[in-house]
Amino acid sequence: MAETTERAVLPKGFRSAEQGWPALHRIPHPPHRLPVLGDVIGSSRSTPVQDSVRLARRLGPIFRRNAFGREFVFTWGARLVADLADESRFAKHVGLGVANLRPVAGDGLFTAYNHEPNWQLAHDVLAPGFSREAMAAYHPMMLSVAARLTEHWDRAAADGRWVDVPGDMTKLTLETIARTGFGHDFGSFERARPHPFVTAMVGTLSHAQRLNNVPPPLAPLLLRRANRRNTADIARLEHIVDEVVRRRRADGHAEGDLLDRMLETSHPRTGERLSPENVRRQVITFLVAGHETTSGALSFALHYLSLHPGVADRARDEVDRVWGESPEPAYEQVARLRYVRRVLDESLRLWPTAPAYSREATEDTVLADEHPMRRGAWTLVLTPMLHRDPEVWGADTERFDPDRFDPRAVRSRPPHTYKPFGTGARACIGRQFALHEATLVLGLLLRRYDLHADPGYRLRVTERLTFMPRGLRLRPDRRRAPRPDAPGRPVGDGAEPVGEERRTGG
Ligand code: MNH
Repeated sequence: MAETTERAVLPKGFRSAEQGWPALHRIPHPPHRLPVLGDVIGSSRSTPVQDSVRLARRLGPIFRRNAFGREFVFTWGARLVADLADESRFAKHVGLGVANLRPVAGDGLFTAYNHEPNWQLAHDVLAPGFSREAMAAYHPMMLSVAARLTEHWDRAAADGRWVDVPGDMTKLTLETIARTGFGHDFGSFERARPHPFVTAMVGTLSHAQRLNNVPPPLAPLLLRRANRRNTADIARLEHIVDEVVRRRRADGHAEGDLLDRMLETSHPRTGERLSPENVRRQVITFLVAGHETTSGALSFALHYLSLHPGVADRARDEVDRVWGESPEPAYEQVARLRYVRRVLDESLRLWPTAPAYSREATEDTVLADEHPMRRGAWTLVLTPMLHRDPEVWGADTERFDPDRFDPRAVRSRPPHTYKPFGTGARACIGRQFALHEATLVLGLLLRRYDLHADPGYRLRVTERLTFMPRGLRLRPDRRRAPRPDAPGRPVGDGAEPVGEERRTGG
């Protein structure tokens, strides 16, 4: 008993790799290490993950970096990552960027330490909010939010204007999680500027990332103004969610959405409920985790669709075939878009929008029979590189090819080689939600528009713990729905003149 108690509670402070990895010398690091500063030469502060990806290509499947005396181990080789997925010896590690979010998300689901009782409690209370039945109930709400997006894109198409893809996808996904989870409307599509929730969120995510790039003892001094701004951002987020909760308490409950579960549902076995402070943490967690990464996933997918007309045509044919003439797809018709889903899978392979997760040893062990680790030692899994391991994905890993995800190809790969949603008990609870929403929206957009790329655009990826394509814009063009009895032949849908006809003056 004493043993299990001791095992359950590990120290929370930063654990440098020297303490946990007895054979650290075997793990390569970049040349030209500086005293005190560590491996800062040539490193980029605003894109730490892409920076690590560059190093990973040179240093191999496991390597280390040192920043201001703190030593980190990075892992991406498929064999090593598969071993880290063993839940009997490893668990989620709350470290680095995730730990930096503790001031805002506390013991909410994403940032909770494994030993904190509120993790299991909230997990058990909220998991039914992602069941099939719950998802089917969200589907009509997702459709109505998507209609706001297409109204906006229709106007842009009519005027021949560009659309701001990440901006619009963020409006869409924020409204979707707010509406389905919390019965709330932020009015994003009616605003010229992002909602203050989004601005504050972007601030805290960027701040959490930046904290990793300064020597910890100097952080209070160097980041005085940034810290002050961050405190204000957190206060803004708390103020906004308190208002969402206050309104729900005043208006009474809504049939089993996430907020209803947070406020009304007690644990099925223990009868315990979430405390008001914890509810606040969970609402922030779900509003943030529930939209930023899905927005990025949609944006990258649209980028690749605009660059690969062959892929877009095939995806569009599938949408036309599966959805037919029904003006709005039924819940079951979304999962049947198998090829659209592969487009999404492949986009998340190249740009997993939550690009890393950490694992710690729960006992003294040897990673992949090679690297001894003491209990509590941890490593960061670099997902973009796992998804580019040539031993798994072949030589041309940069090529965008949704067929990598056809069922036969998937079966031919070893398990644990594709991890955009993390792994094990602490993997993403919102995975089905995100996949349903993103597949639905891609289907709707493909059916309605041809997507024209900006010929001058070169993909640049912004990091704020997440990945997002910077400055991506597309020109949507209304297309006409094909008549089911004449496959491939475009006919009018009774709406305004569209496509080629309109642009040439009809
Ligand atoms: Mn999500 C955990 C990626 C969409 C809510 N999410 C994770 C993790 C990854 C992840 C990776 C594991 C992190 C870790 O091990 O430290 N999530 C994604 C991606 C998308 C996504 C790539 C979209 C695409 N996530 C969503 C949505 C929601 C959500 C949508 C909510 C509606 N995610 C969570 C929560 C957790 C999580 C909550 C923490 C789960 C837990 O620890 O129990």
